Amino acid sequence: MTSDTTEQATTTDGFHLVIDSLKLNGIDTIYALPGIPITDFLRMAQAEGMKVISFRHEQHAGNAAAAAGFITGRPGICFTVSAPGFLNGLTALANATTNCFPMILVSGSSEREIVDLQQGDYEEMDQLAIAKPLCKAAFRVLHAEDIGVGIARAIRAAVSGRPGGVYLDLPAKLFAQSISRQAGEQSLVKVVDPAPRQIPAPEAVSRAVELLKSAKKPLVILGKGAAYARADEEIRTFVERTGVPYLPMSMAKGLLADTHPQCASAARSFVLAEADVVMLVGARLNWLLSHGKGKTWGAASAKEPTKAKFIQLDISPTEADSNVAVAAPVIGDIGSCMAALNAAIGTGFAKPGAEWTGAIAERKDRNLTKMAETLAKNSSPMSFQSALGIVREKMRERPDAYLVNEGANTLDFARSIVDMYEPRKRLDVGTWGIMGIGMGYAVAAAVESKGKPVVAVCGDSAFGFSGMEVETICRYNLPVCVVVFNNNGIYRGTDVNPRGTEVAPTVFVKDAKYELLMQAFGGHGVRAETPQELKAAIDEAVASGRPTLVNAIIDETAGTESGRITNLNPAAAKKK
Ligand code: ADP
Ligand code: TZD
Ligand code: MG
Repeated sequence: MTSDTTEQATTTDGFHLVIDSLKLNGIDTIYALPGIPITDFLRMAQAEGMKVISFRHEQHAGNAAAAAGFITGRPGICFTVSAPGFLNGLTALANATTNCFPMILVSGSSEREIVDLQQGDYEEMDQLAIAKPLCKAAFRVLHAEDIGVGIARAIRAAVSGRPGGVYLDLPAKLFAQSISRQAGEQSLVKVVDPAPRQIPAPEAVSRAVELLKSAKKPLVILGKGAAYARADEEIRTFVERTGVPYLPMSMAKGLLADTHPQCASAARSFVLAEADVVMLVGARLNWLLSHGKGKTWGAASAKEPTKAKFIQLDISPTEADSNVAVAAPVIGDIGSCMAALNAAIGTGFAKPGAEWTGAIAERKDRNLTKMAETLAKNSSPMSFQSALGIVREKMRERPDAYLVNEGANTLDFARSIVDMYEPRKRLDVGTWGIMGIGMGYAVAAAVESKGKPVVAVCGDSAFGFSGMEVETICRYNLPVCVVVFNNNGIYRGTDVNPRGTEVAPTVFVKDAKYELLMQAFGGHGVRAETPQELKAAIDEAVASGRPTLVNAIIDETAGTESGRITNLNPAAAKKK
């Protein structure tokens, strides 16, 4: 043996300790963008059998890691370079934390001594300090022998309790540090029970059951925490045994099929205003639920809380009472909470009366009939509804496909029109209503599902935030069909600048040929002006699995300002 190979046999280094720690914990995929100091790391990770998906911008690599976390329940991993790469990834980290998705953003960082004295290193920045307020936890590892513990702490922090984003700072020097192979092996940590179950207190369970029994008009609201919890069967059992109508929040669609007889989505405004006991399951009472106040909830004025009483199942003990009083908090993981509730109610639970369920059914029927008429209209150019009718059909045919969805009108219409049939298949703008998740989430869905079809329905503005990642989709030949809802702008394509100089701030180049973007990288690009053309294009894309972009031409006058949240614009508030 030469002295070099002897050394290799007896020592290991930071690069390999990071790889070994991730692999030991069942993490086999990295979403990344290379550069100093992580380029060699990514090469080595690939050489050691890890899947490395390399992006064109860190935000999308980060979004992919976050979506991977939601889809798999294990932390998604994103690697970036220092300062600018780190900052580009930070939006995704903060968004993951807001959405309660487990991810770990790992950024290389510059020389500590120089950064701390602000002496001007290459890409100098105190990344740890910047990340801290924006994520659930942040750690830095300085010594190779601490890598195992650093990664273990990052994994636990990401997935235990309320999941979220974790930042892990790995200084450039760390990667090349070597230690003896034996010490290295001993330093690795295999995390045992990373997301421990949390059993709810028996009295909390009986309090909740008593309250539910007292209800005349009960309602269950399922949130993305319930989808994330993978307690699908316990939830179904509870809903079906109690007979309580339920509303899925957007990313909980498909936890039970949207076509389930107890699904009250098509009578949403009626049930929210009328319910007397509402059980929140992994759903926060935030802006998406009007904070439990105002007309949405049957109260007389915007600040007045609902008269309904709340049961809240959540893993976070501080979530209850965040907006209105919660009468029966049940704190634990959804699986354990639901199992305890199912045991407590047994099989003889008195289902809600026909007065309540009948009134819901009547409204549902009326609204669904109205919707069917709008979907069937063959308008030219396409309306949001006629185009989404096609997507709706596709999801019915292929319930195993993923639906990624972003935009304003494109999002709001799709959420109510496109039924979902399987859990965790709908990935969207989430708690922040953020644009730009489209291609990152689509890549993660294709990669993590090992090739299930992905249909990404994006407004033309929304698509623009991550559009360059169509190259990534082509490079890895992923079965993603991007459908750009092209209405020439943000909300609409019709705004004019009253002064007649530059164009208005919400409009884009008219008749943009988005399909050419996909063709540029060898994918399939199609223009669709009619529902028939759209159907043919999506059918072909899903059947072939070929990267496809459909430029779906939508009536530029059809959208409304901010979709369904027009009222949140300051000018609308002024008019109130
Ligand atoms: P939505 O936007 O769909 O209403 P939110 O993101 O507001 O959902 O709420 C998700 C909630 O689910 C958070 O309060 C979070 O603490 C909770 N949660 C996440 N995972 C679990 C779990 N495994 N068990 C219980 N609660 C969970
Ligand atoms: N920037 C980010 C990161 N997130 C945002 N939500 C916005 C800006 C503001 N915004 C919305 O809330 S929706 C939207 C923007 C820019 C785009 C809407 O246009 P679209 O969809 O073309 O995607 P529609 O179908 O034309 O409404
Ligand atoms: Mg648009």
